[in-house]
Amino acid sequence: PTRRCVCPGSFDPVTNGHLDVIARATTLFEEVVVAVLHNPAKRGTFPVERRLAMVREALPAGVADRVRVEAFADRLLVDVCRDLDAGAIVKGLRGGTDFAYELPMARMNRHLTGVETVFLPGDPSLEHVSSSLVKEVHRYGGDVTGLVPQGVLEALRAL
Ligand code: COD
Repeated sequence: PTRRCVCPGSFDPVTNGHLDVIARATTLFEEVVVAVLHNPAKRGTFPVERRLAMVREALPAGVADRVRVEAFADRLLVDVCRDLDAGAIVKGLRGGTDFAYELPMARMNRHLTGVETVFLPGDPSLEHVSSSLVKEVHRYGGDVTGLVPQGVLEALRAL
């Protein structure tokens, strides 16, 4: 059995969807490591240090003391898990498209080191929330209040 899990992602920037999954992971595991990783399919918007700061400042008290937020550039997620002695990866699923994207990665990660992936059903009220849509809606003048934490709203306005 494992005490520690990793919640990986780009977090570019963190959204209330991510924060919901992170908070729920703390009810299942003693320690949650939020790992900001590189997704080779995505071009970054915020520098990694900004992404870490936005996650850290958005974690509610009571969740924050069980969560570590760290960056692991250019590494395999499975190697991060092994170094951290984390036996599980926790990911949120918004729907079938997320599942289709995540399933081969979960299988590949298990193939590589045996690490398990735990999928949490995303909260339906946040099903439409992704970092990329939030950025697009904000860029063209739409209001993303309530979809991201306050610090992210400010960071988006400063872009
Ligand atoms: N509700 C529920 N879950 C959500 C929501 C929401 N509203 N929004 C996002 N999530 C979930 C996503 O489904 C995802 O599981 C997670 O939050 C992170 O999302 P993103 O978009 O920030 O992160 P991704 O998908 O870009 O992250 C991909 C990784 C960086 C994890 C991946 O590319 C990776 O593992 N990279 C490291 C290199 C590696 O090991 N590659 C081989 C993989 S087999």
